[in-house]
Amino acid sequence: DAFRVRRALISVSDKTDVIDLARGLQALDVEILSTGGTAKLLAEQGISVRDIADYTGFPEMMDGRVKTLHPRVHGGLLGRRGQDDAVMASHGIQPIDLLVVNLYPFEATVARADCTLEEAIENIDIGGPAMLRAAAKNYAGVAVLTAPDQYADCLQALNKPDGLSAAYRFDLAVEAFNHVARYDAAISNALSSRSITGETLPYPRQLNRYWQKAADLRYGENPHQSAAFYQELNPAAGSFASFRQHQGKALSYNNLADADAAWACVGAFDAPACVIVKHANPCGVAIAERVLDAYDRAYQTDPVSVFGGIIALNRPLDVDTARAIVDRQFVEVILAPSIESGALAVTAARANVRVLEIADGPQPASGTRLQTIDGGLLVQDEDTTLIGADGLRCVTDKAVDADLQADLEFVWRVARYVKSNAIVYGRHGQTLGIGAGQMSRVDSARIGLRKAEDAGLSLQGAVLASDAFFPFRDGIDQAASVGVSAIIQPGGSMRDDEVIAAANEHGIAMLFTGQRHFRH
Ligand code: 93A
Repeated sequence: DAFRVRRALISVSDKTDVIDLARGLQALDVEILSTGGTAKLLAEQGISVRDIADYTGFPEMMDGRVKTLHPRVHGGLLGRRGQDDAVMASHGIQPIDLLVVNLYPFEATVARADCTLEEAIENIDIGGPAMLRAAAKNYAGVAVLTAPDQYADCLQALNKPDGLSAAYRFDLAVEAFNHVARYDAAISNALSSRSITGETLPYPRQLNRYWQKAADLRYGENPHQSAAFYQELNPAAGSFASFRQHQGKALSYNNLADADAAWACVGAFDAPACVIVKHANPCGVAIAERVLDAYDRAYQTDPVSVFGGIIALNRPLDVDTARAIVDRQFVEVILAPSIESGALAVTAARANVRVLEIADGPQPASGTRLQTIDGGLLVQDEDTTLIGADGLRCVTDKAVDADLQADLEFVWRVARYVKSNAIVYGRHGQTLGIGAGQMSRVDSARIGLRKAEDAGLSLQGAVLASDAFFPFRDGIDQAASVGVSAIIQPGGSMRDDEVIAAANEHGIAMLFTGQRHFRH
């Protein structure tokens, strides 16, 4: 038999679209039960509703703390159709076939800076989750709606001869359990982040997070690993996960990881910038007056590694840049804050290339970063604070003029997005060589040198950034030997004196940032 709805209970805090839903139900001769505020709203609209108090025989009491917590409600939701009919009838319990509930706005309440503990507590919904769990458990006999965007589909299905299928009710039940789980997680996070007197802990005693599956991936980092991509519930505008894909093959696991790295790095620059990433590291970064030139200069750093790279721009992808990219190289992903329509016509010729638009971005990543370890989780703030010009300290005889300072700040910004140990050579807003991810800083320095050499780029007069301090003078001697004119690094080594003396000997200028940027 088709699943039909004869009686519905509607109790919603977020009243969006509830009037339309109730009208639709009324047109289907559904009896509507409802709680205080919801019942009042529907009645005002001329919809006939039966107050829940009338049905339970109990008034809503304790300022609404107890309104639906009653066996006639829960029996009507939980009773097994066919099996429990007699016991229901003997207790005057009527089956409730459709439950429409969304919960007290706990998250919005605790998000307010001035929210007191009492307000938070009062916004913990008890009756709503109890009903949602009951209805979801009994999806065999009950359909349950938890969000306004489900209403139209449900009404449409109810108006068809087949009614609400078991598969549809099951999906709704799963969503209801997820709704309750998110709600409880929000309560747990908020309350376990504070003491009764209002002190807050930076991280809750238990960390609950939830992501929704955005896609099953063909495979993980390697083809024998299975994988999926999950998104935050509402990814912040401009964040990588808020991307919209215009064209190209499905994104792979490595595409997503590398594109995220590229987007974070390109977000570090105000001027038009281009970042090309391979295997989680930038292999070329440049700024220029036009994004086309930024791309061209980023490409020059390492024309070998850019093959199959991920290219991120912090300005719209225009026609010329799109053409320059697809004519010159094999590219996996292009990302930009917007894509000019003419540019899409150009990339269309390379149908596999994934073109992603991330509106309102890039912005420096904010919030917390999570990293799983076997059986555990590491949580930290994003590395967003970048030392300003006033925090830089020149420690050498040779001073730093404005041009040199701009060069140094550029390579320092790039170094932050290169895996440790990071060494970045550059000049005039262009990377000349990048050494990444080595166990020894000297090796990273050598790799960067070799990259510049291979690309035919001279390091004469170039600047160098190191993501952490030089422990010995050898790094400075090596930099001097290839013509480096200035260095930016955190400082703080036991042998800083020796390192500074080496710079002075070579006539190199050196800035200390006092801040290190490891990245693993
Ligand atoms: O305070 S409660 O936990 N006690 C209840 O018995 C109860 N039943 C439903 N809150 C309860 N609700 C919630 O009231 C619903 O989850 C919904 O969010 C809200 C709707 O109230 P009103 O219809 O008065 O606006």
